[in-house]
Amino acid sequence: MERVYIGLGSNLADPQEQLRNAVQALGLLPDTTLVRVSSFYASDSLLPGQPRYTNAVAALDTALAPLDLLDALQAIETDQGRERKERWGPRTLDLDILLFGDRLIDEPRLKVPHYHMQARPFVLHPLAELVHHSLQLADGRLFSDLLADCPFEGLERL
Ligand code: ROI
Repeated sequence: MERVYIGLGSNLADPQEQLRNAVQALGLLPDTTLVRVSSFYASDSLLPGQPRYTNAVAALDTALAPLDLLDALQAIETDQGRERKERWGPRTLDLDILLFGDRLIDEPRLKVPHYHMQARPFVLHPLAELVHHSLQLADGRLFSDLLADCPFEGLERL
């Protein structure tokens, strides 16, 4: 089993309910145990003209291979009505693999640690509830350094 952290986000169709349903679905994944879920946080979209997002992070222990987990997460997104129209468009549910054990993954479909982890308060602050801040990422960066460069600004803990 490897410890995996999943970023959850939604800004359509009752975002808090979307996240609750997604957490339930994560708990039903095969060969996987849901360990913990962070608080939910609301924040403005990084792109103007979109509804506010609700975000959270979940910790899982899984025996699934990374791409199998990615397939399973995309199936949950699709089940919850995600339509892949525009790349950065509003979405009912976004599930991102942030960290996968201490693996560095660089595949066309999956880069881990997740590209956009740094500087995103709605990812780092919920993750900070679940990890030791002394954590060193697979790419060598210290979690505490990422967090120090990422003020809580604009986040509303729900
Ligand atoms: N903004 C916030 N606050 N939360 C997100 O999850 C999020 N996701 C996105 C963009 C549009 C970049 N902005 C976001 O994809």
